[in-house]
Amino acid sequence: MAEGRLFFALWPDTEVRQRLARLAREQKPQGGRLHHPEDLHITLVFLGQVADERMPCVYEAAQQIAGSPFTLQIDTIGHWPRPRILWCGPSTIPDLLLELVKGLQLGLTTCGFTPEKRRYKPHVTLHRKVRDAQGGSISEPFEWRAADFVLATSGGNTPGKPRYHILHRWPLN
Ligand code: 2AM
Repeated sequence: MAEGRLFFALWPDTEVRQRLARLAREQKPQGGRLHHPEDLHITLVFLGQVADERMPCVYEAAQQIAGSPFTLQIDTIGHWPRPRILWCGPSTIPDLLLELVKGLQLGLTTCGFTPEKRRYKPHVTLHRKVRDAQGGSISEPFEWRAADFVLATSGGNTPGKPRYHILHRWPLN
């Protein structure tokens, strides 16, 4: 079994990470635990625990992606009561992002994974365990240029330390 729960994600560069971290700090939800800044990301596809023998197929699915870079406009804050998260994300989803997610899901189907049935909603989780919060537009929206994607794993559970780390990165070109 590969270590931790695996997921494909967009990982921000340093500048975008700083914007996201600042935005997270500015929010004052009821309850809520801030994510470590190094953990901020947008999940593309969640895999969960992956058996070792499936890993070559997972890498192959990523390798097969013939995507192109795209830009997200991070302009919205939202609160989902059921997972109890406060998130930020784009109000408009670029077609290239949807194609990337579909391409990964298709490749992963051949590895035996079941595609997610829910509509894909790109978001960055800023706070967890939120009791209540106000959503709305971000007063200073910013751009996130996505030129690659990663396979990441959620391994660590040490307070104050990043929880996720990157296993591999693929360029979008
Ligand atoms: P979240 O940020 O909305 O919590 C690693 O845990 C990443 O995978 C997180 O971005 C998390 O989304 C996402 N994730 C965790 N469990 C998931 C699930 N069962 N289905 C879809 N995404 C999941």
